[in-house]
Amino acid sequence: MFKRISALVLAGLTALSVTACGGGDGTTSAGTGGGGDDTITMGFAQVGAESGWRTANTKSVQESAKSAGITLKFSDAQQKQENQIKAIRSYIQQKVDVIAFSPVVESGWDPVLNEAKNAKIPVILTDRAVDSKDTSLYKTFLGSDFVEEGKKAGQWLVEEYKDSQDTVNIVELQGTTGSAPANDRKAGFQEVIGADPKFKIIASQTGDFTRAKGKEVMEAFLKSNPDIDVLYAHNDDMGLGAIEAIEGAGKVPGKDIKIITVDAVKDGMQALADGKINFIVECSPLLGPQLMDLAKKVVKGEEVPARVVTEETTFTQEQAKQVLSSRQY
Ligand code: GZL
Repeated sequence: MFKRISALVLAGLTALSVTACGGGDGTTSAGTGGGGDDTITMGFAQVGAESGWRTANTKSVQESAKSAGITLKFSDAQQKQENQIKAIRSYIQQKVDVIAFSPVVESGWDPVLNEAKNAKIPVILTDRAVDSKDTSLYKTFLGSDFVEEGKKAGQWLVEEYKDSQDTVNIVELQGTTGSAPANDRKAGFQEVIGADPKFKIIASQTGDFTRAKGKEVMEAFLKSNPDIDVLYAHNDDMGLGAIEAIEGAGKVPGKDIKIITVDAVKDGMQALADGKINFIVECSPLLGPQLMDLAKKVVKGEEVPARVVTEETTFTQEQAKQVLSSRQY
């Protein structure tokens, strides 16, 4: 089902009073940004370059900043939280006008986000969420609904096996441990397949969203589980690594072992069109334009929604063949 839900802009749960950006007390932003009096300077702390999705996300942020006339300070944390925290601290010292980042994991952000708040520099979460109880620590969260993505993966599997009474043995390649997409894609998938006891997750382990780790873990799964029916990988890159392992074990990916992944990056869509993957849930990395719009509003002290959910859809093998040539990433 080619389902497209419109971009949901959920009104902020707490009415954000229109204050000078970051201050909340009516003061103006302390961020001079160093970009001249009216140019906005954004400090962006990226997760890393672990996957095709991340590379496309970085490109979207960098290109959108340029076309929005926003000066971008950019850092790559190589998937380490301490590096992201260091980068945020350096942006605070540089007095940027706004900070945006994709938290590599959900926990451990309150101290540095309080430092940004005390410096009166507004923060925008993009792509991934934090589990801070204090939602005043950031102005908005722009990104996908990962629980919904997991549910869509589960719904396809339930439909695929609706006429079978046999046990369906599933192995799961989880994303980065502690990250919002890993936690939520697991929860959404489990919520849907958990309704039918024939679906059994016989092994589940992190592949850290990378192709190399996905291959390594899938090799181990294959060695200890001779009768795997389905692989659910939390992103295309781990699924593509797993395909190498499955072929190395003399099995046919997409046939002997059905594969569901998330993202819909070009290489994933190619494997889907080639029949090596069976279903992909899209997770768009093209967050740059919306991020820059939100940044301009936040710096001006305008109210923004507490949550902005990006557009998402799903792809079957047939649909992949139709859209492959027009994919942007
Ligand atoms: C999801 C994003 C995830 C992608 C992976 O929004 O955080 O991180 O699904 C990427 O490919 O590594």
